[in-house]
Amino acid sequence: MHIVSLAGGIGGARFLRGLRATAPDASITVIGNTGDDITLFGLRVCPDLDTVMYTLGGGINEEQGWGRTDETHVVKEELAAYGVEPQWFGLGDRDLATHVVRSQMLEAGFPLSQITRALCTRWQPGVELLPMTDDRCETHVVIEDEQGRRAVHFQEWWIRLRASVPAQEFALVGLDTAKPAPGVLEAIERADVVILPPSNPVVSIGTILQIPGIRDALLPKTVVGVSPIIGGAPVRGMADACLTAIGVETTAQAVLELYGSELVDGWLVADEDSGVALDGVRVLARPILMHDADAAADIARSALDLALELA
Ligand code: GDP
Ligand code: FO1
Ligand code: CA
Ligand code: CA
Repeated sequence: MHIVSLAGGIGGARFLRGLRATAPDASITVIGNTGDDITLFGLRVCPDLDTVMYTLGGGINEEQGWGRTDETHVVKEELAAYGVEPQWFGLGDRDLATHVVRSQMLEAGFPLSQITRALCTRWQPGVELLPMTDDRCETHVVIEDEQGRRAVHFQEWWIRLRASVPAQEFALVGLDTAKPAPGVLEAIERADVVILPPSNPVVSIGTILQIPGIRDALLPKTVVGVSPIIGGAPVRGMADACLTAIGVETTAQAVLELYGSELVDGWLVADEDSGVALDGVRVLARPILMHDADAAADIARSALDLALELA
């Protein structure tokens, strides 16, 4: 069996660990969001790809959900001592090595997809991890504050501003010339089922779906999603600020409608959202809170069983 999954960072990675556990014999291709990527201190940082790689490879900081376990921050302190900005982005020493390798390979001309494969040789995530695109395509956020109306990088809005300044819109810079990375459309083509984990529906899944060709390739497939919203609130993080920015309510119903019944065939919601309904979509109420790895595997099993039934 071949499963394709789209994924952002923490929520996506934890779900994928469950999917791998519940379907050990399946081949799984993960199409990762690279809209969060940023260049800092001359280094290319890919937070969502790294979160998936470290989580599935056993190197993640479990409490934090991103970054490396047993991390130190000597380089960050030294950069701060030079007064170098930005200081709001927490780059750990171990994590830095990943960005050094990636940046060196980019400089040598390798595409991000090949670099990600090379990094995964160390981490052995047990899935094929593909960036959505090899092209630079970064999410920027239009905000208005005392400095006027301007666009800032997604990470500045998310980390420095904690999404507290309302986003007026999101702009994917580079989208017009971005193509799916090699292997992405092929993986979708040969997928038996496609699973959308509980990832951010706007700046993770929504971003991947905007890469020309990806959404269209998914339409003929059986797609099952897990709602990232329970009882009118994100489980963690600031997905509500992202949904509000694009005029979508923070509900399991509204996220389903955002994805649409052309794309989604099945939708898993929490018990308190059992009233969610959309023509052409099978909605099931199930426990969808990933308290731990076992719970994540149970949720992945529910999603997979529903997908196999609908396929
Ligand atoms: P990020 O890149 O770190 O923001 O992670 P993702 O893009 O994967 O998205 C995290 C999303 O998943 C957020 O909108 C959360 O509300 C949602 N989420 C996180 N944990 C859970 C969970 O245990 N269950 C469900 N259903 N959603 C979750
Ligand atoms: N999130 C934070 O809240 N603060 C940080 O300083 C931070 C640094 C960071 C470094 C590497 C990395 O892979 C992820 C990092 N994250 C940090 C998480 C990341 O910004 C976001 O969770 C995602 O990009 C949003 O999906
Ligand atoms: Ca993300
Ligand atoms: Ca379909």
